[in-house]
Amino acid sequence: MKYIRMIMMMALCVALAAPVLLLADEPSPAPAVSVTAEMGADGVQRATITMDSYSYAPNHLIVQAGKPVELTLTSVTTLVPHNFILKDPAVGLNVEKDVSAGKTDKVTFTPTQAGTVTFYCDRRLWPMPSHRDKGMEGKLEVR
Ligand SMILES: [Cu+2]
Repeated sequence: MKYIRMIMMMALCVALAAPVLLLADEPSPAPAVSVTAEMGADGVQRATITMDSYSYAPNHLIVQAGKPVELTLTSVTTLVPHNFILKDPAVGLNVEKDVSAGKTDKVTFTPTQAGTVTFYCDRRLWPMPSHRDKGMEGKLEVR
């Protein structure tokens, strides 16, 4: 009887620890995937970025300066919320968008000059490292 209780306690410990271990898993560096935003007939550059735990795909997006950009942000997670932060006052970028798990949202902005800006997700489940720390970032290259 004592034995069974011990086994049940061990099973309970494993059940409780599993989600924590899953959340704590080490990030594997995402391979660089470059995409050039597609210029529409209306002069708007469009691209879709898939958000997962903990990556953006593509993680290297190329756009042209001086023309509006419309990004579709699609989350493919089932529980974890993410965001998309693209800020660089020097080039007139100030984008911040929360995307709930499994949702799709859009952001529009117009980069004013050439340069490369890092976008990232600053969400975190305290006391874990931020998603950015786990590799959730990418580069917007403005040409
Ligand atoms: Cu995130």
